[in-house]
Amino acid sequence: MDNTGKKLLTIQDLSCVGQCSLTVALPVLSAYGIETCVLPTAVLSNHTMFKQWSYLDLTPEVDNIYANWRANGFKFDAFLLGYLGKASLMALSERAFDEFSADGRLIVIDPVFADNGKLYGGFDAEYVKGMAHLLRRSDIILPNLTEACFLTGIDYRTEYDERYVEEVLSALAKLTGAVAVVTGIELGSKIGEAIRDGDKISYVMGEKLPKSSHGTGDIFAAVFTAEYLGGKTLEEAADKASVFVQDCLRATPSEHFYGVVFEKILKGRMA
Ligand code: PXL
Repeated sequence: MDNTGKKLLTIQDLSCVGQCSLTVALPVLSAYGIETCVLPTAVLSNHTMFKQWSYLDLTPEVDNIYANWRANGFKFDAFLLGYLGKASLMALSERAFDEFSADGRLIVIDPVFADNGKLYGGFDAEYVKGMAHLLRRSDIILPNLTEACFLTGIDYRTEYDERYVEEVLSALAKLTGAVAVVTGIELGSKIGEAIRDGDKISYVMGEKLPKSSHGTGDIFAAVFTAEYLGGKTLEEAADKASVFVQDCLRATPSEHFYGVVFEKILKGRMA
């Protein structure tokens, strides 16, 4: 199957500098031949891992955008949601699903609000509750382990076994009914994804690199979605996305602290 002719709407922020969210999703999805439309949730000078940033919330503009999309009759075959930033964007995302879905559309949501056991700056329990509600609308969710724990109320642990992971997966299944692809699962010397699709549980594990970086979750989500839309299985899509992220991490010099050089890897894949 190929992606030509598929129209996807990605809803996430535009961080002008920082190799994350829209500046990653747009080039990656386009390189896969997917017509990628965007709903920027906010415009930031740069992402929030730098020492300071500006933030323009675009919520007030969304009604106007939707009115014009409605008049033009736009429909999307797929939705990919990332960093929304404000709870108001959750209800607006639901409206996009209701009004602009083509038949058989796919909804993929990466909840993007926490990592390493902690909420990102600016998020609170109310936001997590709203996200848990929004995830009920999705076909596939892509939380990392920290987000999965916040969403389900299970204690976040750094040392665990498959039993713990599967407890998290079944709690997510009860919460959303969606396929869950939980990222950042560390078992022994490996790191990867735990996937629950109905009653089937599978693991896609790869090499654990001695570094991590900002924006890799957004790259994972874009590659995973493109591969899955192109006809790969959940496991194949997760594997392609993990390998892509690992290649990005390996290619990134240590002084490049705020993201990964995904452009280099994308260029290599397209050659
Ligand atoms: O990569 C996730 C992300 C996206 N957008 C913004 C962020 C973050 C993570 O912190 O700050 C603005």
